[in-house]
Order: sequence, then C-alpha cells, then structure tokens
Amino acid sequence: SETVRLADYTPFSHSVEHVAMTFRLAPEATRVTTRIRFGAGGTALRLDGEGLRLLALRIDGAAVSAEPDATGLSLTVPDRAFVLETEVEIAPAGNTALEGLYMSGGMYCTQCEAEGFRKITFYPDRPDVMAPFHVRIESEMPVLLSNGNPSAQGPGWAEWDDPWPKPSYLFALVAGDLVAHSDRFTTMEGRDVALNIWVRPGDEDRCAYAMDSLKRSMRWDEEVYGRAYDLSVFNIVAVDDFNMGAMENKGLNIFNSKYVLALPQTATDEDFARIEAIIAHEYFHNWTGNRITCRDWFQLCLKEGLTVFRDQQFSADMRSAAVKRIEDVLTLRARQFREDAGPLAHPVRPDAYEEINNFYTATVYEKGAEVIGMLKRLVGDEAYGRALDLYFERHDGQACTIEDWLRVFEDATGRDLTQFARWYTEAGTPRVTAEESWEGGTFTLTLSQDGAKVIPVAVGLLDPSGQEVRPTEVLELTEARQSFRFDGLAARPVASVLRGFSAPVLLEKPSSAEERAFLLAHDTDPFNRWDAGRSLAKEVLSQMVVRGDAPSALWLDALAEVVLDGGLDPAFRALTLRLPAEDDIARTLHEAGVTPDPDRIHAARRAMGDALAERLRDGLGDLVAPVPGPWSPDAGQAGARALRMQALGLLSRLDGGAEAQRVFDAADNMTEEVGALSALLDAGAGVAALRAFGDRWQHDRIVMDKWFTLQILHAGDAPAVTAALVEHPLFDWKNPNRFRAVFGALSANHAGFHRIDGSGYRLLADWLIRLDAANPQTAARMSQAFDSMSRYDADRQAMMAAELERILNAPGLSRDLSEMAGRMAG
Ligand code: HT7
Ligand code: ZN
Repeated sequence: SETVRLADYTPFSHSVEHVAMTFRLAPEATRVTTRIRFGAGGTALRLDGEGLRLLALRIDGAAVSAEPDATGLSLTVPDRAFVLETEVEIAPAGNTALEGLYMSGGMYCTQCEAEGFRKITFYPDRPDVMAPFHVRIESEMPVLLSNGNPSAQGPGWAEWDDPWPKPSYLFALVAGDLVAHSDRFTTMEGRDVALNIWVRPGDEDRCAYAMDSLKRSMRWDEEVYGRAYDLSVFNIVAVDDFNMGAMENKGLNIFNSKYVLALPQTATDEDFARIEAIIAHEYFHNWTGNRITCRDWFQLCLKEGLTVFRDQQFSADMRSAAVKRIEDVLTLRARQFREDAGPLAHPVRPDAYEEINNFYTATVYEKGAEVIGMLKRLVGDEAYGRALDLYFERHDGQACTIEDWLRVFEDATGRDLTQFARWYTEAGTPRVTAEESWEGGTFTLTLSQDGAKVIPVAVGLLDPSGQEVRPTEVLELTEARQSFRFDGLAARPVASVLRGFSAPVLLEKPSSAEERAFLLAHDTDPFNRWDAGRSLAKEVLSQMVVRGDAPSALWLDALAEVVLDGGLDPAFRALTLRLPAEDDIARTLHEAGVTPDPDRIHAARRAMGDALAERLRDGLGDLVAPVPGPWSPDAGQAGARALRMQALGLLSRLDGGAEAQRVFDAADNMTEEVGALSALLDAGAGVAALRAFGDRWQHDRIVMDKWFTLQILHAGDAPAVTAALVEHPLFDWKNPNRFRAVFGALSANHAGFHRIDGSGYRLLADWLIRLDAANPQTAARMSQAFDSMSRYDADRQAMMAAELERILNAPGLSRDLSEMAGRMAG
C-alpha cells in the first residue's frame, strides 16, 4: 500500500467556486449528476472517484470521453474557468462498508469523512477544497435532507442550499421514512433556528434528552466561545448502522442511534452523559471543524483535539468538573497511554499514513485535547480566550494547519511556542520524575523529564494537618531537570504534584503508602485526591499479583474513610470505589518491568473486591439504599446511582446476589437494571435475571447490545460464551454496534481474551477477517485489541503474532486492516 506523507502536501490545482448535485435515488442504481464550477488552474485536472460507473462527462456543456482508473479520473481541461458535469451510477443497497451513500434500516444516508465523497461522485475529495453546495434529491421517500437551508420542495423532490463553503467530507444526504422531534432556538444574533431530530417512527419519544443537550450546547457555545449558529435549520438524524459515534456534516449531523435515543428505562446514566457529550461535540464542530477546517488529514487534531477539549469543558460545566476530569483521565490512561506504549503509537499530528481512517485515534482525539488543555494552563484563561477570538477572526472560512493554530497563540500572547510544538510532533508518553528535599524552611521540588518538552506541572502544598499552605501553582518544566523552591514554610509539607492531571505524563514520585493515604484523605485538589487512592490501589494490586500479599489494611482503611464519608460527592466516592481495570493493572505491571499474568491479575482483583466488601460490610446496607426522588438524568442523581451500584456489586460478594436480585426486580431505570444484573453475573447468580432481561428487551436493538456485552464481560470463559452468542439469531455481524457489543466485550474481558489456550485471539481474528470483507473500517478499529501484544509472555506473544500473520495473509485484505495488522505485527 502507498504511504501518504505530510511532507508531500501540495495545494490543489484548481479552486472550486460552486457545486450543484442532483441525486435520483434507487437502492441498486442511484444516479448522481454533479456540476462543478472550477476556477482557472492549468490544463491538468485530477479528480478522486472510487467504484463509480461513469455515464456522462461534459466540459462547458460539450461531451468529453474519459476512462476512470481505480482511484479517479485524469482530465485535460481548459486553461480558464469552466464547468465540469459528470453523471455516475452507484448502488447504495450493496454498500456494507458504510462509507459514501449507503442504506440503513430502509433509509438512505451518507458518511463522507474522511474520504467517502469519492464513492459518491468524481471530485477533489480533500479538505482544503471548499465550496458552497446546492443539492436536489429526487426520491419517493417522504423526508429528503441535505446540508444547509431548505430552498424548495415538491412531491418526490427537495432542494437544499448550503451557502457556507465546505469541504466534501462534510457533505450529507438522508432520505427516509422519518419523523421529527422538533424544537426552536433563537441565537444571540436573533436568528430563529428550527431544530429537528429525525428518527424512525416510534422512536420520537426517545429524543427529549438529545434535544435538551443540543439547546444547552448552542447556548454554551455562545456564552463561552461567542460562537452562534449560522443556518435557519439544524437537523440531526439517527441511524442504526454507523461506523463511529456521529458525524458533524454541516447543518445535518448524522448520529449512531445509540447516541441519540434514550429513555430512563432504556439508557444508563453513562449513556445519558455520552449523548450529552456527543451532541455537544458534533454541534461544536460547526465552528471548530466546519467554519474552520483542516488543510489536510494530518491536521485532524486541529478540529478533533479542540472539539474534544470543548466538549469536555461543556460537560464539566453541566456536571461536576472534578468528576468529569477524573473520568477523562481514566479514559486517557486506558486508551491513549496504552496506544502510546505500543506499536500503534503516533504523534498527535501524524506525519504518514496508509489509511486515514486508522488515525481517528485516542491520540489524535484525547491527547489532542490534553495538548490544548496544557496550552490554556500555560497562557492562562484570559489569554486563551483572546487567542480563540483571534483564531475565529483570522481563519474563518479557511482550511488550516497546526502551525496556524500555534501562531494565533504566539500572536495573542507574545510567547514562543517552538518547544511546545513538540507535543504535536513527538509520539510517546513522557515520564516526569519528582524528587523532594527539605531544609531550613525551604521545600525544593526537583522535576526531571526524559524528553525536551514544555510540561506544565500544577503543584500545591499541604501541611501535616492537611491544610493547604501553598495553593495550586503551575510550574513550567522546560529543561531536562529543574528545581523549584518554596520558602518560608513552618513544617515539611506534603506535595500534591500534577494537580488536575495538568499534563498527560507518567509521573514517578517516590512516596510512601502513608503519604498517599494522607493525600487520599486530605488533598484539596479532587483529582489528586482520587489519584492518590488510585495509585495506592494499583500498588496494592501489584503486590497481590507479584508477591501474593493480602490487600493492605492501610489501603482498606483509607478507602473506607472516603467511601463512607457522607459529606463527599457520591460520584466522587463511586469513582474512588472503582477498582483499576485488569488491563490497566497489566499496563502498570508492564511499565514496572513485570510480565503481566492475566489469570493472577484477575484473581487478585477479585480478592481485592472481596476484601473491600468485608471491610465495608457494616456500611454497605446504607450505601445500597434507593436513591431518593423522581428519576432524573442529572449529575447528582447519576452519582448517587453510581455509588449505589458499586456498593451493590460488593454486597453481592457477601450475600450471593440476594439484594442485587431485589434491585433488579424493582428497577425502573436502565442504570439500576444493568448494575444489578452485572452484580448478579459477577456473583454467579445471573442466569434468571439475564433471561428476564433478554425477554424484556428482545425487540430493542440498543438495549440488546447490552445483553450481548454483559454476558461476555462477566464470563469465566469469554471466548466460549462469545462463540455461543455469535450463533444467536440476533447476532447481526454486519451491524457495527452489535459487532462491537460482542467483540469489544471479548477483548475487554482481559483474562478471557488472553486465555492461555489462545481461543480468544483465534476467535477475534476469525471474525475480523470475516468482517473485513464487508466493513474494513470497523474491522481495522477492532483489531487494536492486539496492540498490547508485547506486554505478555512468550507463549501469548507467539499466539497473537500468529493471528496477526493469519490476518495479513487473508485473501483480499483491505488497506485498513492490512495497515493495522502490519503495524502491530511489527
Ligand atoms: N468527525 C467525525 C469522524 C467520523 C468518522 C471518521 C471516519 C470514518 C467514519 C466516521 N464517522 C465519523 C466524528 C467526530 O469526531 O465528531
Ligand atoms: Zn469530532
């Protein structure tokens, strides 16, 4: 396969002044006519196009004959402005890759990011070519949608006009038998906007939370970033078959239905929070991504890192900022640190790829957001605001680079960001070491790094009674080793370092278990308070795995103190009670030079839970008491339910699941239904509840995904359970949500996936090969399960390597999966 390199970037030969398209929709033979008005740009024109049957080609109205090749069309064109007209035929019904124009549940829909537009028509399918679009759709479907504002409609047709120049990846079309949940919004500029969430008939009563989230996102972007919406209509469509979470097409967001549809009975609190975040994320792209887009796909973090950062800010404002930060760091460590430590590591701005779809990664998204958080921390909130104002003013309507982005900050602040730019160009998680000394009232913190980055390290000091004697200060580590002095202290303080996780680094700070227990009890920074408990738990678990120790009383007591403190936020207590995931323990052991043994890790984690249940025995009764008040999705109630469900899991270890069965039977919301079912499955008492759950929800695709996931996640022999479930009549492997529900759960069951008989590896590889023929994007994404190969013992490594080899040798392997398997095989 060919490697695409950032260094090879060249601008497109021609400008595109306007695009007019007509779609005559039919499942097997859709006709697409495209009229492109090009500016002058020389006589050689290269257009992208894949899988298109070319029916006609005209330049300024005169027929031209041309033969497309496998990737596009080369033409000789007039050396002046001209109009190119093409007519092609495509077959959406047979499009199982879900890229380009495809069908889902009887409706037509599109997914064009990153390079799907070339499967719809011949076009310069690259983000730096921006143009206004006019679209006419002809179809018997009752609802016909495209980008922009509606311009005209009649029986069997509709026309849409998008005045904002956009790249082709933001093109969208939807046609189906849909109903709308509608509302209105008046922008701060006085624009009246019609809001519609389009769903299949029967689903319209499940859209209220998504609509509420949308209106709050629109208001928040006005209030916090000064950004108003810019069309008369904002449409969202929910589709069942979708490769990712959602897509920010201009004025016509398309969503995976699981991130739109929610009722208390069908969606957990986590689902509600994710819906709120994804609705916000896609909406925020209207400015960070659509109005200002990326010059090329290497700059993907320009829109994704910034938009994740903005959606994280939004969720923090809507909910608890402390809890949100902890959750974000949990995700970052689980996904991005893992990625950075393996063969798929790449810079936030990669400089080479074979298949761009493989670079929608935790590094581009989550680390990309962390880099912006650091920038804001370094320049301060006020300067960040000025820089963003300048960014929107200077670059509106443009396709930009990371250099443009950093220059805005340099111009707004006068700072030189040359060294900071390394965060974008270097892969890997930096290690920062902190050493302390104390002499004559002066506390010295010496920080060292293994690289040469600018690292903001937020530090606060506590006195021995737990009072904060120095509030949070951001130290700037710019050299290999630097010392920072704190004078005039009455007693040796306890340092709270990397507060709020001020940089995405691995912090190594030699400290006693007592000191961490002290921070867990007293730190005034909630993130570090939680993280102290986390690192203590990981250390205890490591000792249990490696030395066979029992969980330490120190840890149990320190944890109990927090969990039983009714004055603390229940959501925070629930997070503190959550044990590190087995994969996280494996990563930590590997980082410490220990080869992780999945069975021992599993046993140790279970033993830790048992010991915790014993320690909390007297308090669990209160903790599992029902959450008062009528159900609400707000952060307060969600936190209370999270704590209740954590406690229920522990109680089930003591009562064999008796209380969990009562909670399951009485549950009137999905959080408690799933929480109780998980507790029952963990206690080995879930057979009846699982059957009841399946009977109750068999007609609901979104809920049934949970039914598949839960039994694999909690299975003793996950490959065997998975192998049985793929025979289930509801296992529709071509539906990405169902495939992910099953095989995502298999790879998330750490001990099960890594069974020493290799059955987990084999089963996943079998199905990746099968899926690849239908849907390369999702197959490639799911193959990432193998990226932790080098952590494990020689036997497991050999088995994983053999499966990657088998994948690489599969006939007709896609570029997507071939690149992923090739990088992981090494
Ligand atoms: N910008 C969107 C990315 C996306 C995507 C990328 C590749 C293949 C399919 C896809 N669907 C959506 C989503 C986002 O980040 O908002
Ligand atoms: Zn995005």
